[in-house]
Amino acid sequence: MTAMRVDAKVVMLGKESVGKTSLVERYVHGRFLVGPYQNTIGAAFVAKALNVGDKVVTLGIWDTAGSERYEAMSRIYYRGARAAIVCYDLTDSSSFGRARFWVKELQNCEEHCKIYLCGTKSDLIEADRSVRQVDYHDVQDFADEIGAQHFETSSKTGKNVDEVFQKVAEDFSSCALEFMQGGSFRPVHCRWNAPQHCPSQRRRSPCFSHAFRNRRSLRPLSANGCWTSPII
Ligand SMILES: Nc1nc2c(ncn2[C@@H]2O[C@H](COP(=O)(O)OP(=O)(O)O)[C@@H](O)[C@H]2O)c(=O)[nH]1
Ligand SMILES: [Mg+2]
Repeated sequence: MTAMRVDAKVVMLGKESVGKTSLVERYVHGRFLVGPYQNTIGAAFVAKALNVGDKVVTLGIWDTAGSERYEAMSRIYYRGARAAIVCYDLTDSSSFGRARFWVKELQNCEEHCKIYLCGTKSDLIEADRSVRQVDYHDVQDFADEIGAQHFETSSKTGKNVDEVFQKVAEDFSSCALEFMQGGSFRPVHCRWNAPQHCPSQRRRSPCFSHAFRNRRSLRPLSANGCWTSPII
């Protein structure tokens, strides 16, 4: 087995049984197993390379266990992540409450991690609209508020699954590209649309995107939230 160099760490978060493992299985192996997977214990890791333009980006995906029993462990796995796919089950409103919990965690502890909200099991909604418990527009409003991307997926049919990971890789890649072009500048993620939303404005730890926003040495690079700051 050859080791893969991972470019971006991605973490799957969300309540138990929302379909995190199924999403990863569908994306990485193109399959869907009916019936519950053996509960993920701690976390499972898988790497997958994908093309973004003429570049190859390798995502290292950590599939965490969603149960509260493993909550402290999940924290270990999102540390340093560039992206978090926060999953909720479209047919289970409580799972969206849990997704909000993870968003708050990330906002407080991992401010440079981009968030992707993922409503799972959309095939069930398509089969019977009455089973939907989480409104699309409510989630979209929340996504806008926190500066996140929002998808509805089905691991059963494959709908939107590739799109989520492709978007993660594209966002990562566009920051990496700015880094290459920026010479002694390095890219820094901040997914907050407005500085007043950025938690680091209220804390001493610097989020370069906003803390240094008004400095001459910093220039905004793109609309997707990537900025540069001098290497320190
Ligand atoms: N119909 C349907 N069932 C799904 C989907 N994704 C997951 N499931 C089912 O939901 C259950 C929990 O899935 P799993 O991936 O183990 O959830 P996890 O605990 O979040 O990793 C399993 O029975 C899956 O077959 C989906 O997209 N559609
Ligand atoms: Mg699992």
